[in-house]
Amino acid sequence: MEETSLLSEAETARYRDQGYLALDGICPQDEVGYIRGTLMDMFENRTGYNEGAQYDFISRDDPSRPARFPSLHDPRHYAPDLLKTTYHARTLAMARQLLGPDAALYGEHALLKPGGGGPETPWHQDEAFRSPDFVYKELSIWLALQPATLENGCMQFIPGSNKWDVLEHRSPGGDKHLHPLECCGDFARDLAVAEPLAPGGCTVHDARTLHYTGANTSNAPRLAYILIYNTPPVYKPGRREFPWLEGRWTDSQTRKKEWHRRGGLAVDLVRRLPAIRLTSPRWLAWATIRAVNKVGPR
Ligand SMILES: O=C(O)CCC(=O)C(=O)O
Repeated sequence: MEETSLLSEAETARYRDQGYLALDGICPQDEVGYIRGTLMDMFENRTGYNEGAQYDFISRDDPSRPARFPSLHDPRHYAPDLLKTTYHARTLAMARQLLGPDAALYGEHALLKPGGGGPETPWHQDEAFRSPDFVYKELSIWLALQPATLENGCMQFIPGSNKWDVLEHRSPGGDKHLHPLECCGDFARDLAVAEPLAPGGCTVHDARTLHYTGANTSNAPRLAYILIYNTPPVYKPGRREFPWLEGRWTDSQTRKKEWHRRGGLAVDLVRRLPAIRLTSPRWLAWATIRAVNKVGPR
């Protein structure tokens, strides 16, 4: 099958209707081993910790003890070969099928949920993390790097929630230092559908689709590698408000800001150069407004 049409018409129709897909065998097994090994090394070495890229997903960061839920943003900045994989080419092709030809990689995220009770990831919609002043076309592709099961925290979705607005969210326990947001809107959690996967399988979900992963009650860690694709968001200010974003400030943001001040800003800009879409006025407007909003008082 052509890399440009990885998904059948039935799959794209199901994605539009349900807001997610579960797919087998998208990542070749040798690449599963390579991606897994690369990410595990980075977690072991705390790669990116001082730059704010690695952090505890569920608790405040405390460098004197292991993270409860280690998490790493944009591992390609430390291992650029992650983007030279067949897996990356396939996911880009899928994203373009579902979002349109101007879809491109927005970010990556690796999440290592430890065995023996690694914490749950609360119900949320990814768009709740974004600025409310834009219209988004965005999806995430969640790759299983070992079997993903109900026991170790596979993805669970509310079918059709992609057609809803963004529901109300909050910081867990009201602690705005924490990374996750949890949806506190009204929806039937018992409609959740769990999607176990074999290694190399992935789920694809829309930025509005409600999703969750349970605690890892197995005795082995659960590692997932998430690629986020979008088209350049469209600026539509004043349409809605996301009060749960106000005053949010994580320990990793503090480390990133300090790193930028120490000279890391130039490094960060160089790393991001390949993602710049100079020919897209919409992308340039989005990037400029985001950059201006990030220059805050902290
Ligand atoms: O793997 C997890 O625990 C959560 C992943 C997630 O929320 C996402 O991919 O958007």
